[in-house]
Amino acid sequence: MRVKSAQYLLSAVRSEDFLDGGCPQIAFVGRSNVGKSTLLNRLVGRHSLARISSNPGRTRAINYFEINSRFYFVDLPGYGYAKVSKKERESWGRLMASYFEMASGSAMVIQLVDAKVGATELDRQSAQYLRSVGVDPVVVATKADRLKRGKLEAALASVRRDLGLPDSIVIPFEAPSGNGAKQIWKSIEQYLDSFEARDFNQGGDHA
Ligand SMILES: Nc1nc2c(ncn2[C@@H]2O[C@H](COP(=O)(O)OP(=O)(O)O)[C@@H](O)[C@H]2O)c(=O)[nH]1
Ligand SMILES: [Mg+2]
Repeated sequence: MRVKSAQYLLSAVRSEDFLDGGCPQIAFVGRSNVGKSTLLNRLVGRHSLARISSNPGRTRAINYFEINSRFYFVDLPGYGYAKVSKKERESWGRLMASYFEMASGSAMVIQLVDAKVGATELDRQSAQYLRSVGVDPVVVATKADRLKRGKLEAALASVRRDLGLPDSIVIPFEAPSGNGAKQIWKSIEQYLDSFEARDFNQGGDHA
């Protein structure tokens, strides 16, 4: 996809600020430091649209970006940062739950897992949670450039197995070269086409 426009829209910290489901949303979820902001920037070809954090765990908000006046990229707050309090973890959980309550019908979810670290317990819980709300995520294995040659296939197979998604595609991504971005865009485009076809069949408003 050619990205003609990409702009930061808003950060939501309460469900009242969420953007509604009329427009397709591509939501990125994963533990903090997994490479979400980096992937987002790479996909749109902007170096600093989403802020790459030198300070992991500090992004508490849901950040919306509007792409090509057609859909949103949604940077969900990362999980698994050790230094957050129990209270903060609970408020994170509530924010995520209300996001998916609102968006599960109109969002494609890209779940990021570190290719080298593999799926952590929190990644597994996250995949399980997504399934429970009817979301079948596309999985991206980030930082694939950090794996030794010949280790990639086995790493991807472990991610699939550990997340309990034996039939899902896991797309490897390497930020330095951008390898993998094309395949990720392909699955996003498929999603957008199906969303728009569905919307059209339901007599959606195309104004
Ligand atoms: N080698 C390598 N480093 C990456 C890759 N993606 C992200 N990083 C690094 O991982 C760190 C965390 O990235 P960031 O995008 O801020 O993670 P976020 O917390 O999930 O948004 C940064 O230092 C990035 O430069 C990748 O594909 N390869
Ligand atoms: Mg980030």
